[in-house]
Amino acid sequence: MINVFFASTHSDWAEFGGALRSAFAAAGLDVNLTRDIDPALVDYIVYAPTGWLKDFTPFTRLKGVQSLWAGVEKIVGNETLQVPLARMVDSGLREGMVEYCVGHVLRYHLGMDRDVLRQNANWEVHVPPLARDRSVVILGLGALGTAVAQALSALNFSVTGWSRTQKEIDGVRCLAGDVGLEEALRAGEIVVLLLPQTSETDNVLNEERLAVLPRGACILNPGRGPLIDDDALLAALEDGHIAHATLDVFRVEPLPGDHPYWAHPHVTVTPHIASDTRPDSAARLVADNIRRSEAGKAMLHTVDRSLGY
Ligand code: NDP
Ligand code: OXD
Repeated sequence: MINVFFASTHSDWAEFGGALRSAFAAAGLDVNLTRDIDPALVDYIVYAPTGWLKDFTPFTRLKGVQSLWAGVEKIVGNETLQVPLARMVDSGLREGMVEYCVGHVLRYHLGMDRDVLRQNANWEVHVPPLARDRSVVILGLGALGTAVAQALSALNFSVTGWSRTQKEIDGVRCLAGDVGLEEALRAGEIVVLLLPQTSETDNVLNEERLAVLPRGACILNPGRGPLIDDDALLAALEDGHIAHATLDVFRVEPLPGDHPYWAHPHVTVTPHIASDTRPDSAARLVADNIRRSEAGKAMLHTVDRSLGY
């Protein structure tokens, strides 16, 4: 019997419990999935940062932790955790992120806000350029950024992607490193941030880098709040250098009611809903990772602690 401790919220338990049980059974695993157990008996933890677990020391026979979230910034530096940590790479999470990003990129590209808001009996004609003449930059070409880049490229957008290590993706101009970032930003009429939150990515869009973007650029951030210097973004919005920002993630969540982003005419706030882990597909990864670990294989999508993602 393998003891799996579910360390997340009540509502996650209601959402994921059944799917996990089915996936364990389908994988032929004899699992006791529980929220109530002596920590010393736990083999694996299914974890979400919204739960209460901070100290892993009592879990003395722990073999691995599976995050339900893709972003692991809240757990990756936890020194009480000494076993492999796998992050969530889920087809549902990926599809949701592609839909969110394609939707908002098309909104910017087609100037939908202008048309939606301008129902004033004025026959104003604005013909948008074709997607092939619109440059979109994706910062981060991992599980999510690559899928978004491919989806936008399939719609004919001129897509540039940037990552730490050099990539090759059909239909996407791939750049890497500091020089690559500047070159990518120079092309960024629409910029999508899909980087993890690490010490290296903190304020990646700062005052200097925002200034490199073409005047009138639009920003879409479903990555993490600290990727952007908020004061620098507000200043760039104020002087029109940045035309609009759609922000899904923030340094403090929920975003406080008095934050200037809420009332800003050129900011759209979405409440960290760009995409969500979907129970059925995610549960299959959890089961697969436990099966692999029990067979002496490495879990998939383990985090590199030294890189922080
Ligand atoms: P991955 O780990 O698969 O990809 C991360 C990408 O960022 C990689 O391409 C990586 O480069 C690149 N990167 C990391 N550090 C640097 C750096 N210093 N310089 C340049 N590139 C860097 O993550 P995912 O694609 O799965 O997820 C990305 C993020 O999206 C998550 O960390 C999370 O914060 C966010 N997210 C938000 C959600 C929402 O609802 N708002 C939902 C899910 C995720 P390389 O490939 O070279 O390693
Ligand atoms: C995630 C998220 O990281 O929902 O999975 O933000």
